[in-house]
Amino acid sequence: MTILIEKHAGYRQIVLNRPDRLNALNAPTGDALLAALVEAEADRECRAILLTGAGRGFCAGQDLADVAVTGKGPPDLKSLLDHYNQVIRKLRTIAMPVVCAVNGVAAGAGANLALACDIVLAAKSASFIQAFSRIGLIPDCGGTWFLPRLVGMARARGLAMLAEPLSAERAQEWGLIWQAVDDELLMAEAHILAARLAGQATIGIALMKRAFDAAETQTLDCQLDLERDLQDEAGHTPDYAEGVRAFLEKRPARLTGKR
Ligand code: T3D
Repeated sequence: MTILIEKHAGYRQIVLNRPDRLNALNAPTGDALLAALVEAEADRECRAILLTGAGRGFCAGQDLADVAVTGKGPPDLKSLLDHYNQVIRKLRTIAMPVVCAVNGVAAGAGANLALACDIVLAAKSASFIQAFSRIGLIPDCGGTWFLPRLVGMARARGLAMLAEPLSAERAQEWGLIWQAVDDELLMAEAHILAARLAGQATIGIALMKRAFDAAETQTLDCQLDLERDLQDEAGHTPDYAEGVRAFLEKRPARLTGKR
């Protein structure tokens, strides 16, 4: 099984599971990951996702043994990336928060897979490597989009062109990720975060994701209109009514994520 799925109360943990290859991606792994996300989205009880890797790495990007040029000619990178792009799009649009626990090295497409998630925690021993330039490629899986937005163009270009490992602590300092965590605490912290997010206003968080992604290309004027419309939608959820009621009654809100 290239992907393992564990169901927890309110959320699912999805584990990339090719540890002998540092969870490098191939087409079946990409397909299984996409299927796991689609299945989680269809589960009404699932209100958050936790993505991580098995073994000592998070994900070493494309499985290079799989695309090695053979006598049959060059690999079809277009159709390969069509597979992975579906995963990236799904991570961005899935109507629930996605936590990524980067348990070890995240290289190439593996680094950008992590950056597509909503909140990224990383073990202090982990590193992020835009390894593409080492093999003559450009950052894909959204790398050229995520990097300048997260760390600015100067650092994005340096990371992409030099392909040097960026430590988890430096990644936090640069704003690439949410938090670097002591290795032995990573998974406990990630589960706490996923469970906490699963107890929040799921629809509100999904609408927030839409607003943030739209903000990347919109003018303030358009964004104000979008916020008005999405806020109206959020304001019609039972969680909004419960949140306000709980505040006035000075008690914790019981948010259900229901429509
Ligand atoms: O087709 C396309 O290429 C299009 C899509 C491109 C998207 C991309 O992701 S391009 C970038 C691909 N990834 C890389 O270039 C990273 C390659 N890996 C590395 O540079 C290093 O493995 C790491 C820096 C990530 C980790 O180094 P280290 O020293 O901790 O581990 P290692 O010994 O290199 O790797 C451990 C094993 O995993 C090893 O196998 P072995 O010798 O024990 O049998 C190694 O071959 C395997 N492995 C690591 N990365 C990959 C891989 N096997 C296949 N593909 C990999 N990407």
